[in-house]
Amino acid sequence: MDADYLPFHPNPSKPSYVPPPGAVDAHCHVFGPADRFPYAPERKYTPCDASKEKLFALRDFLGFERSVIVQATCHGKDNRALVDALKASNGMARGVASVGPGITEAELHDLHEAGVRGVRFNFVKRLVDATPKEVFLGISEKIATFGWHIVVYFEAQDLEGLIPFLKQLPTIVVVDHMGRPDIARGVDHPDFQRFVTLMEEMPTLWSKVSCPERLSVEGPPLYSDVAPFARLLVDRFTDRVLWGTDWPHPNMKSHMPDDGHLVDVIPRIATDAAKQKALLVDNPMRLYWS
Ligand code: 0GY
Repeated sequence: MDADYLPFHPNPSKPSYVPPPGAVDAHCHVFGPADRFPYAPERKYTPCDASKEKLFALRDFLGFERSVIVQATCHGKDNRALVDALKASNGMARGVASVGPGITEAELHDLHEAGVRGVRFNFVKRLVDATPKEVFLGISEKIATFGWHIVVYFEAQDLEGLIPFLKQLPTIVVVDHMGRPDIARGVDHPDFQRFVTLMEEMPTLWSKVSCPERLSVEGPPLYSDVAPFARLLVDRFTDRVLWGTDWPHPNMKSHMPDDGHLVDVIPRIATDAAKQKALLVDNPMRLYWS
């Protein structure tokens, strides 16, 4: 583990908010264990191991039933730790993999059998070396035939340049962490409004209303400065939003969130039972389990 890497919270609190039956944590990761599933040589950080057993125990403790495990960059395109977790989940986890242009139909088939339903394209420069857009477009054509979708991770300042590319993608496109808006600028700032406009223009665009701990200036436990951004998306695009813990919170520098506090943010961003059910049950079930 890197010297400045913060491990996940050892003892999160029990949230006051009780998620509806069948709730899905639609963004979390497994790391290692490194002695079985070594981290990728090209990784930009080395985390602490975060096992599937710990993930499933946290899921139960927080009141969730299912998980969507997203391949993290520290494992590169080696999806073995992800597949191992999916296979151990008794069908209660689905996955988002990271693949290269040489992926074969047989390999995609095996990933599908294990529970993978999407691929992640990462544009965050501190996490990955750049991949040419043509490579991503080639992968997107291959995975589209499996009925998968694409998860994209980018930072707000990069959205404008990415719009033509996003519009070319042939599948549903899920944006991680609301496109990482600069919270200090407020919801009305052109950068966030650009994202809202794109969601209006692109009916295939979804957003994860996740990661207040990464975006907040105010910080824990309420992260209330992030709530207006997430609430706006939940209110306006109720059937195209997802929520996730982001456990084990790689690369947090300011603090390590208490996962119970993160769950307690949910009723502040999805303000009635119908919106909570859409966010936590109906939307992820439609995307990952139908
Ligand atoms: C996240 C965010 C981060 C890391 C990764 O794949 C990753 O390494 O996604 C980050 O550092 O912002 O979604 O976990």
